[in-house]
Amino acid sequence: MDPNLETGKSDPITEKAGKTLAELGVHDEAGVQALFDEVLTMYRAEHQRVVMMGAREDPEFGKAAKALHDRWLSQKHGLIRLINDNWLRPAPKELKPLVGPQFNQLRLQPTAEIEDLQESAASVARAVAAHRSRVAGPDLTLPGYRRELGSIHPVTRVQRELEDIFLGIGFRIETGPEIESVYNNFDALNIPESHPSRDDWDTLYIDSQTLLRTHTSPVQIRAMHKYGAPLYIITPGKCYRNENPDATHSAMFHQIEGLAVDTDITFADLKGTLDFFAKKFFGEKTRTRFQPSFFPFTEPSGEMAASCPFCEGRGCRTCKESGWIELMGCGMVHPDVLRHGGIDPERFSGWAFGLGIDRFAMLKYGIDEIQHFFQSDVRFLRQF
Ligand code: FA5
Repeated sequence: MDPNLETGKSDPITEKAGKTLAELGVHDEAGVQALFDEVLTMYRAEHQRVVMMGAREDPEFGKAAKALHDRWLSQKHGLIRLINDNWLRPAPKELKPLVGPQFNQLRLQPTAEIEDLQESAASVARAVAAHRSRVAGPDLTLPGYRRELGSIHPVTRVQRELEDIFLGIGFRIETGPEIESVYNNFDALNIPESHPSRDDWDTLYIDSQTLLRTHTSPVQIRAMHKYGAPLYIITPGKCYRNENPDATHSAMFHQIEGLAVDTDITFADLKGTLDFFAKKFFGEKTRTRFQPSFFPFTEPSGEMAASCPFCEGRGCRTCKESGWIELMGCGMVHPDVLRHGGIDPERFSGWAFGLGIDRFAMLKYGIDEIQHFFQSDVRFLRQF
């Protein structure tokens, strides 16, 4: 076994991980790169040695996998921890953007690989125990099988968080079908035949009357017919668009629609509610901004943005230096939409909003690629 793993003795990497970049005399990009290259090379060699022990069915394999885990990933003294505390955290401002990505890359690889190694060591141990029990009867001192527990998907987690905020102020959850009529998805929402979103390009049609809903807004129509007014609902669910996938667009994604219909509902109610929501979700210091926009089913329509929760509006990479993050479309429900829902616009008025849950989850967890949510890669999902 690797002497460092066995004895926990100090080695060049452990010594370096105990010092800051300044103490190590590293002041530029080349120095940072060389340092991380050195650590990664060391890690790869140690990992490879333990992998080979597994391949040889070495009886010490399990111990070695555990030692590798403790050396690199231990919460208290692991190398990743030390590197975080001593290199990344105190790094001077100009080096941080270089050290951050290097550190993330370094962190992800051992985390996934060592967990895999430990799992395979556990399954080797189980196979050995099973073999022994066939030869000499069961070994009752062995621990029982551990059933792996999954975790809540990050999009579901954020969806529940958003739902909780609105449930807390009297909204109820309403859902609708993902296969929708063209009428509910478009016509009843005042989206004319000539609107670009009705083209094949954006919409996945099943036949001339049916489609995969492109947004959660058709649930507004269904709920108005079902319950009438007053009505306070949120409608989470999947939506589909014939879209080329990229870092922020997916052909299947999730939205939450909000709808409030009552007597005397005004734009002030919309602003007040969404401002309350943003403060609950992003923190009390959050400020909100409403800008005019256009949706055929709301009049007036707006885009709501919140002050960037990462830089508190000062400007950073996440908000593209603007200080603001666009959160959702919203507006006062168009009288024709109320009419199509069977509600008298002379008596009632309403507001609505629609937001992308996946985009909120990306923001919350600092994920820059929407596709990670839908690839079912356990190395990604295990982090939640
Ligand atoms: C709508 O879908 C409107 N129905 C929202 C609305 C409802 C406005 C009620 C006013 C009143 P939009 O096309 O902008 O609007 O989509 C809303 C959100 O869905 C976007 O802000 C984005 O977060 C998310 N979204 C849209 N397309 C995609 C996609 N392809 N992948 C991931 N998220 C998407």
